[in-house]
Amino acid sequence: MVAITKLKRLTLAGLSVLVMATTAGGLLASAASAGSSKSVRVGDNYFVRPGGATVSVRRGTIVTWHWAGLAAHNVTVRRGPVRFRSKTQTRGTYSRRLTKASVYTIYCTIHGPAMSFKLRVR
Ligand SMILES: [Cu+2]
Repeated sequence: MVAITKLKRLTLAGLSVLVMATTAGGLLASAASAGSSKSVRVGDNYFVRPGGATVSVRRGTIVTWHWAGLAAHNVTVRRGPVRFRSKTQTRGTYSRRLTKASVYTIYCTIHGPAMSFKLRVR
C-alpha cells in the first residue's frame, strides 16, 4: 500500500513536469513561427482549388481565407482540436491563428463535404 502511494506521487510529479515541458515547448514553437501567414482561396464551390487540396502550415500561422467567388460560403471546422466558424458571406476575409498541431478538416456548411479541404498544422 505504501509502495503504491509512493508510485502514485512519483507518477503525478512526472506528469506535472511533462505538462510544464509541453506547455513551454508550445510557447516557444508559437513564438518562433509568429508572423507566418497563409492565404486560402474560397471559390465556388471549393477551397484552394477545384477538386480539393491539403494545405500545410506551421503552428502559430495566421490563415486568412479570401472569398473569391459569387456564391455565399462559410469556413467551418468539421474535424479538429479547435472548432471555429466564419460567418456565411460572399466577399471579404476571415482569419484564424492556428496553434494546435493536427489535421483539420474544414468545409462549408452550405455546400457540405464536397466543399472541403484538409489543413495540416505541424
Ligand atoms: Cu460553400
